[in-house]
Amino acid sequence: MLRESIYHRPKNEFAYVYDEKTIHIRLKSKKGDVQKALLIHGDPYDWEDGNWVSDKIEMGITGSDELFDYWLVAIQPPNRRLRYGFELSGEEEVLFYTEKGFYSDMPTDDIAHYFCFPFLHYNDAFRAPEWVKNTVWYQIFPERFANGNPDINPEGTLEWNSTEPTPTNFFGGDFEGILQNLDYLKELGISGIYFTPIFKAYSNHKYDTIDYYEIDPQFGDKETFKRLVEECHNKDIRVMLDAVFNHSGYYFQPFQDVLENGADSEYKDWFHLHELPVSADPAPNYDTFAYEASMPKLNTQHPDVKKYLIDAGTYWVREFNIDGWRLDVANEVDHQFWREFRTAVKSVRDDIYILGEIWHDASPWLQGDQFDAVMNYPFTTGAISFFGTNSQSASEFSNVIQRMLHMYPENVTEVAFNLLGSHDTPRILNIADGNKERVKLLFAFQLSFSGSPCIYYGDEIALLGDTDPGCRKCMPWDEEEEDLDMLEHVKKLLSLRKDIDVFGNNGRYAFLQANDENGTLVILKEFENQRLLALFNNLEEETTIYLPEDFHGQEMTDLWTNDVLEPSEEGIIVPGLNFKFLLINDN
Ligand code: ARE
Repeated sequence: MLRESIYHRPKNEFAYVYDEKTIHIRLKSKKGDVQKALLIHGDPYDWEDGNWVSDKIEMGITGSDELFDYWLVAIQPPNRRLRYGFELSGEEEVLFYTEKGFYSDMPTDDIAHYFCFPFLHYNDAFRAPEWVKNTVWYQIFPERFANGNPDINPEGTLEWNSTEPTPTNFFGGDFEGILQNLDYLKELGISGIYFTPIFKAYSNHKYDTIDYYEIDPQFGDKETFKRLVEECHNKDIRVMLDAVFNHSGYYFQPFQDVLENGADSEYKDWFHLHELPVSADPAPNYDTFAYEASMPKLNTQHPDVKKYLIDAGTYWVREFNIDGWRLDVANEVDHQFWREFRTAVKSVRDDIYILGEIWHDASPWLQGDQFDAVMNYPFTTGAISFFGTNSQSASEFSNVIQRMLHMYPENVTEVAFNLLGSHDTPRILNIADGNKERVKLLFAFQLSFSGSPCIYYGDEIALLGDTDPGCRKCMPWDEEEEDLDMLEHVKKLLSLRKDIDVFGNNGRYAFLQANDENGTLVILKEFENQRLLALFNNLEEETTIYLPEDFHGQEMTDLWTNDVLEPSEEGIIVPGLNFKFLLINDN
């Protein structure tokens, strides 16, 4: 066995509290190297005649990528105390792997050898709000969804959808427009809306906040927003707002005060100033988001800044009963701020959802003390590079997804915010070079995957749009510009996700086949007494997928056509760029 590839270390994605009684223990080893893995486990205080009393339980493989097999066992220690090690069987040898290294015989005299999970406190568990597991999100860029009240149009508002979006033009999207189209969203089948910023700001995107306590007048007023939240809740649609705490806007009053009063300003420590007087020309002499002079970075370590922002965070929860916060540029704000933010908003409502915008591995923010999830862009790029652009082979895609599924504890993965695109990325139809069959495959994969999927407004009707600002076109609202076939496709997937437990965010997800020759995948989903086979053909040509023998003769229902079939060694024909969801009729 390749000892160098065998790895375990407690209290992260390799050992964590899963629920009130359960600890998950994971191990990774070189793919195909370990034939059998046993967890040696026991209570650290159980000894007999000088020997530690332990037992063994077999681990299972929950996935593999190109390098590793990932092993898991769920264990419920009766006294919630746990010491443990591993017995690993390879082709030629059996090894005992403990905190002190590898042994050919299991050491029983000294507990110090063994890994330690001292005590199972549910308080230590990563816990996201239960409701998020069954939420399907829909992202709205308020300026571009619908103009319901032209009386509050900002100066220079253009006729709706009359031209391409630019970084500075306005089309008058507002809350009334959203209210008028809530039934459309309800019929689509979504159950949560993520709004990009709605607070008073200068730009059309509102990420340059002027006032964290005021609604931007182009969207409406607090009364209208309160009505919007109530109407959403009446339709069982959750509401998540966008908190821009990494930076403010240039016209944020404290920053204006610093510009005016310099060293005498009471707010001069609210920002990261390099020198005084503060100036944006020729380049900002203060920290900003990226190199944006219009976005001075806030000093979130300063107690007054913390209080101001955290009070804003609790205000919109307490006064408007919003359900979640999406945190802008979350990775550039200090961890301590987020810990205090979480404590404060969860004290107002303990089931508030906290979603960080982090595009990379976000483990440090997903320990249970800061975020409930992050925008899972590794999912985005993985799905798009296979189904969207066919720039990865089936096996490479399988490896990417399985590695991603083992990046975090399972209770983190269960609430991952799985998006195909956003207001920061080109639209999926653009990425797929106009190929709508590829977009349908993307939706089929996303909406039958674990986590909480998010649909970016307009993707469900096959809107085109290049990267920012192109991806922020007005929602067309006239059927000539909407692809109603795509809309029905998404609706059907969402109804399958809602009606069939194993189709949605439940149970285990295993890649049975990833065939590079014909670009096909066979995925098995299992949940309680349900089993579902998802077959994907990622190439243009029709192909035959041959199921593993133990599925031959099993009666299945094709969830798309409702046909009943019994696959045999003849295989199953899957048209080009298409899929099949086969629910196995086990009972
Ligand atoms: C404007 C222009 C853009 C230009 C940008 C450069 O419109 O064309 O690229 O300036 O700074 C908001 C507006 C944008 C505006 C921006 C600055 O929505 O239209 O862009 O303000 O004025 C990184 C950050 C991530 C950030 C993106 C944009 O990590 O947090 O960059 N996303 C949030 C919001 C944005 C918002 C801001 C931040 C600022 O979602 O909408 O922009 O509040 C890789 C990296 C990521 C990187 C990503 C995108 O994947 O891993 O870290 O995200 O590319 O660049």
